[in-house]
Amino acid sequence: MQNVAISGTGVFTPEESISNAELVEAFNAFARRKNSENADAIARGEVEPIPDSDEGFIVKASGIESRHVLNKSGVLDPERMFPLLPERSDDELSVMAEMALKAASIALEKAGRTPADIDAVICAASNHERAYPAIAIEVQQALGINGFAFDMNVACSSATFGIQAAADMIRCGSARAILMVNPEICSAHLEWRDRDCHFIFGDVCTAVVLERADLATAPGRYEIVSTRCLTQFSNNIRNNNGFLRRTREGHMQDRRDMQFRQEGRKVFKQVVPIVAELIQTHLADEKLSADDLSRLWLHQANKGMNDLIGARVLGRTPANGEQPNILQDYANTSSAGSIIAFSKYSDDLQPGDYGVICSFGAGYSAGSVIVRKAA
Ligand code: CO8
Repeated sequence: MQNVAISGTGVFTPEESISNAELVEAFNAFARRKNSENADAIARGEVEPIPDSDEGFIVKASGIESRHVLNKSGVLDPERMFPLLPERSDDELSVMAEMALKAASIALEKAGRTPADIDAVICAASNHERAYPAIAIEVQQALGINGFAFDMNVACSSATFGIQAAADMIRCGSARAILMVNPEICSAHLEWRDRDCHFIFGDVCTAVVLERADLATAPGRYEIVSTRCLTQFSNNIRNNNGFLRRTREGHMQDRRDMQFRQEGRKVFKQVVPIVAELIQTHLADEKLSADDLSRLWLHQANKGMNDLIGARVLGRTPANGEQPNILQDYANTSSAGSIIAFSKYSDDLQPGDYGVICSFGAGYSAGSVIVRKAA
């Protein structure tokens, strides 16, 4: 069995971003317009008026201050409230592949690798812009990578599950090196007109190069000690969009359940203990304790959730920088969140230092990756 290293990571951050103030102004303009359209029905008590959104609430409930998006004007247009991403022909590069190539070039450079060194591509994301051919195969072709490629989806846990899939293949010898990409266009499956969740998500793409540890040479690389994944079915985060929708009555209607929806409070309460226990048992099985950890790179959904998980795992309030958050600038970017945190806050650890990359989300699903900085 081969040992596996993470030898490079990359983050593609869309240029455009939306502050909470801009978001709330657009939402409130939409709400006022909708309420005035429905004024008679509201007066008769048949329709509930849409209340205003609030910047203070957003920061307090989530820790999010801003989010990057592929298209800002469509999201902020009160008449539209949805990103404007023009359809591309079959001969053009897909949007997800385009994002993936940008993140991949950074990760490959950091790893000191070229496409010729890579044997497989995994595109792990919470939604894919088409069913097939796989986005990963498009990325493979664009980069000129030999071997094979496939897409996978475990919602917010896609990246850690992708790391486990890649690491297992490298361990067993089916690939020397694998490029895993996580293009997340959350803005296109978020309902920006829903006050309860319009502030939660942003767009980004991350990339990770994994390879046989004995072949890895990149300075600052990490060795994977082990990975652990778990799933437990829950309807509390759900998106009913799928190809069967066209077979059902009313498929032409604007159905809210065809986008992201969640019972946010339940998710918060139920997922925190699942994740804390996953990390604790994973550490114990590796004969490690929380004191051995120098850093936690957690999924970036909610600051309060991360504070609680960190406190449970470490048995104390995490010190400054011990559990870095990026969600204030990126919001929840689904599977990419923990990889952004890892990519931005892993250079300063010393050889031999341990850390955990951990994601969690819809499914429910949770993934834990214990890493050690290489000498
Ligand atoms: N402005 C002002 N007030 C608001 C707003 C708003 N925008 N939204 C809600 N309120 C009000 C509510 O109406 C409510 O009022 P009242 O008490 O009078 O009824 C009050 O604020 C409290 O509302 P909530 O109970 O909803 O608020 P919470 O404090 O629970 O915070 C959160 C809501 C932030 C959603 C929180 O519950 C949370 O973060 N939960 C965890 C969520 C999570 O981790 N989800 C993971 C999902 S991500 C995933 O798995 C990937 C899915 C695939 C990607 C999808 C891409 C789109």
